[in-house]
Amino acid sequence: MWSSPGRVNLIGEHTDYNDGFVLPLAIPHRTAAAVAPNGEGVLRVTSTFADEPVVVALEDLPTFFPTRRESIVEWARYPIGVAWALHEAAPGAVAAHATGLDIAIASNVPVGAGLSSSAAIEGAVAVALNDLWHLGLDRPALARAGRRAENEAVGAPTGIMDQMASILGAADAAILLDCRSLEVEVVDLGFDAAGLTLLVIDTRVQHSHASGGYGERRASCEAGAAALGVASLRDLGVADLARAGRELDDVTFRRVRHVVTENQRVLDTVRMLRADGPRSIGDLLVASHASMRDDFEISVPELDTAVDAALEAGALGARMTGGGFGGAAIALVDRDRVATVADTVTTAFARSGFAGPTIFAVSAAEGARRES
Ligand code: GAF
Repeated sequence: MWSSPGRVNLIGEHTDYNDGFVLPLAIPHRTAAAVAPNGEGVLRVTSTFADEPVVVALEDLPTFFPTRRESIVEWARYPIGVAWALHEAAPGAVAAHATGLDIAIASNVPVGAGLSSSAAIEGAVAVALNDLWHLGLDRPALARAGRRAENEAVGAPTGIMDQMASILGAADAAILLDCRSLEVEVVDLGFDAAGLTLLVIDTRVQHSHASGGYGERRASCEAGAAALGVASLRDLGVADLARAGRELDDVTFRRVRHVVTENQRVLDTVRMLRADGPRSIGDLLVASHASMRDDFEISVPELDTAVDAALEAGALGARMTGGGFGGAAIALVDRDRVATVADTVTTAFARSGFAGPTIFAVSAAEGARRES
């Protein structure tokens, strides 16, 4: 039995595929994969998401993605996509050691809530197959395989943050990830010692990154980088924004401004956490949300309501987390104000006619691991 967690991102949104910085933490909600050899030369995958198992012959594995993706039912593209991506990463090792496996998946990571339920599946399957097939891949390589599954097996053009957070998460800490080098620094959060609780407000507005807005934002970032003559937006600093404003159309400029200022906010958050502790980062979270709402335009009314109501009730900071267009917000709250914040947000949702949010506290949890 292996498992891997969901994540929230403390700050650094839509920066990962721009080679920038992110600061996510793994959460206690996990996906488990129970995996056993079946001696049949097939992968047989079952899940609490589905009634029927999906069976593919190992010898056919290289042929499915990306071209024959449609021949596999959607939920199974994640685990089978990981097996395929591991084969792509280490074909010799897979050929030498791959045995048929029965894989059973169960999860308590909310689906469609922006908490990376997909990365949790990918992480659990990747560490299991790495062990059972004796692949010897390191954790960043497993995260890259998870991302390939997401991009090419599922068809969502995401970056690598979620897989890195799920696989490398650390208890009581966030990870500062440089998405260009994949270097990771563990950053202590100290929320508990400071009397703070990190709340997740799941708006229950479902989103998907395999269609629509996510890919459009990514294309705008690439267009902005090309127009400004840099390999990626990571190569621009705040001082370059004046030139960007002169050379880009208004929409592309605002997309670029979000990414450039968000990278700076990630670095500022890490500096302030280390220098002044977690009570000092609230304004950076709020500025991040405003940038996503106004410049990147990926928020929705439910997320704005969650953030505004949490702040009105005394949260130190709040922002939407993840890719946007639905999903969850986070709020950093004094422990003794948790009930007030939750009530205020719930009341604000009811007043706006939104379905009731699901609100819960998270602490930073360990990444992928073998359970038994
Ligand atoms: C989603 C993606 F999967 C990540 O790669 C990242 O881009 C995030 O949206 C936005 O920061 O979770």
